[in-house]
Amino acid sequence: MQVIRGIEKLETENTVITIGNFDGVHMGHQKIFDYIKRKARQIGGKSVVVTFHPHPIKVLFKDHPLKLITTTEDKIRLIETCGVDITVLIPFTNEFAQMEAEDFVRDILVERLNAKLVIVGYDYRFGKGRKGDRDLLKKLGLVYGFKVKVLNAYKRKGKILSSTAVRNALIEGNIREANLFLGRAYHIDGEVIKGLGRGSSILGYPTANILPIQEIIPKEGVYAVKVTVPHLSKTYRGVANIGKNPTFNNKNLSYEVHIFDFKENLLGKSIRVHFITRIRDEKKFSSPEELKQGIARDIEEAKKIFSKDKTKLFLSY
Ligand code: RBF
Ligand code: MG
Repeated sequence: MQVIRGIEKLETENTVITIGNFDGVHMGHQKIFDYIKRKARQIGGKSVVVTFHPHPIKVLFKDHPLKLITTTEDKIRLIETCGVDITVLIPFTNEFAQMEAEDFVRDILVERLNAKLVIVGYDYRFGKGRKGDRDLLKKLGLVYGFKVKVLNAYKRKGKILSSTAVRNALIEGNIREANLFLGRAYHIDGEVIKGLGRGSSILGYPTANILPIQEIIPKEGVYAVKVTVPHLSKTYRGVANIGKNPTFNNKNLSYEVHIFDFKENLLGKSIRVHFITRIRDEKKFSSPEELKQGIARDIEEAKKIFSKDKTKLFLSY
C-alpha cells in the first residue's frame, strides 16, 4: 500500500475514495474498504482511503476527553492489511479545519486525488463548520464528474457498529464484543519496564510490566491474552492483569502479563498484548499466598479458554 503523508497530486487517473477517521479499523470500516476495492477494480482504478492525523477532535477541542482505539501507525497498518491501494494521511491543523467543504472537494478530492467515486458513511460531515454532507457531495459530484455512494450503518448482532461502540465495549471489559466488532483481537503495545520484582520473588509468577502506547485500555481486571514478542517473531499464551494490586496496596495502575513457558528477560523490549477474554475483576486477597493460588486458577482458566477457543481470532502483528 502506498502511504501519502500530506496532500499530493496522484498519478492514478481513476480513484474510488472513502474519507473518515476510521478509528479502530472495525468491521464496518472493513466493509467500506472491501467496497472501494471492488469498485476500483471495476473501473481499473485505485482504492484510496483519506484519513487524518491527529484526529480532528484532538485539534479542534483541545480538552475533549476522546480516547482513540488505534494509534495512527496501527491504523495505517490495519488499512494496509485490508488490501487498500493508497492511504492519504492529511495533517489535520487548525488551518486545514478552515477549508470550506466546496474547496476540499475541488482542490483535494477532484484536482489532486482524481475522484471518480466517493463513498461516505450516512452521517459523514466535512469542511469548515461541518457544512459538507452527503447532499453537498452529490451536488458537487454532478459539477466535477464523480459519483457518490452513501453507505448505511453496519450492524452486528442488532447493534450499530461504530468506533464509539468499540470504545465502550473495551472500557466495560467486554472483550468478546469488542473483538467481534473489530474482527480481530484488541491489542496494546508497550515497552517492558522494570516492575517491583514481586511477581518472581514472592509469587513465582514473573510478569512483564508495560507502559501501553494506546489511549484505550480495557477495564481493570484479569484477562486471557496472547503476547507477541516482535524481536523473537513469536506469539505466546498468557494471562494479564491491569490494576492497582490491592493485595499490596499499590498506588499506581500497572499493566502486566505473565507469559506461559517463557524465561527470557524482556526489559526494554517492545511487546504486543492481544486480549482474548476477561477472566475476573482484580481483588484484594488476604495474603500473597492466596493471590498466588488465585493466579494459578487464572492460568488454568485461561488454558481452558485457549483450548476451547475455536473462533481463530485474527491477531494483527
Ligand atoms: N494483584 C492483586 O492484588 N489482586 C489480584 O486479583 C491480582 N490478580 C492477578 C492475576 C494475574 C493473572 C496476574 C499475572 C497478576 C495479578 N495480580 C493481582 C498482580 C500481582 O499483585 C502482581 O503481579 C505482583 O504484585 C507483581 O507485580
Ligand atoms: Mg512484573
